[in-house]
Amino acid sequence: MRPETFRHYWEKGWAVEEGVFSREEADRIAQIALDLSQEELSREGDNYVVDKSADGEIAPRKIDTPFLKRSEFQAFVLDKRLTGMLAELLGAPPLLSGDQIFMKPPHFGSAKPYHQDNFYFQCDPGDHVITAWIALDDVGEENGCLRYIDSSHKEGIIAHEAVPGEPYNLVPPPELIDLQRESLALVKKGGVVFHHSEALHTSHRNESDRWRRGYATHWVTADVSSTKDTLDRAYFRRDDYPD
Ligand SMILES: O=C(O)CCC(=O)C(=O)O
Repeated sequence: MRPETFRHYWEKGWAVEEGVFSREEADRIAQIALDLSQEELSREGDNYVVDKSADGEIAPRKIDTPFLKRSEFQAFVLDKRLTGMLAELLGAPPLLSGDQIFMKPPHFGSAKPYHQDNFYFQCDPGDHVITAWIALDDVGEENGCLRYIDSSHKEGIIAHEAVPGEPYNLVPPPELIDLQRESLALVKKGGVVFHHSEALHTSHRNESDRWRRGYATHWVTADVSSTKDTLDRAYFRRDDYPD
């Protein structure tokens, strides 16, 4: 990892490392994700993994637990190029606790409001919990890049409340989000955005005619515990988790 990435991560709570995977590797995983999400959509229909356009058209919003669904995803996220960088950032071996692929389809990929992952996870210590978000498409402002409040990971967890009509989205009160400190995490496909569990982050709608797929992987170190059931089904606790 570039020293600049390491410094940026600890200073701002997030950082981009380009070219961790090749564009071809990202394309292959993006295609598998697309095929799987179409399968899930036809099986499960209009449920919570779905995004809806203004005129009622539906498209996949996310894939839950992809790691458990395709061996190609397992090999991809446990690749040493990624886990080596995570070990550098965490100062200890990274253990995969969970994952999801955010699909954000062209034109109606919905916004993800501001939140801190560790409000949901309730893990301690928060410094040992990190997300590696792997870009499966070129990601810019127009197709819904991640956005961060710089250095918000240094300010502790703030209370989140349910968004009316979106029970799966909990958000802090808007007055506690200092948009003057907002930065955009632009990244090319195959690059990775790392963020600290207490970094405030969001993404806007995909306004473009291109996909914006991001493979979010969540990692902890062995000393992390949670006051919730976050780690009960963590992948690294499974008998079949690779050594
Ligand atoms: O992909 C997105 O738009 C949201 C991702 C996110 O919130 C996360 O990875 O923690």
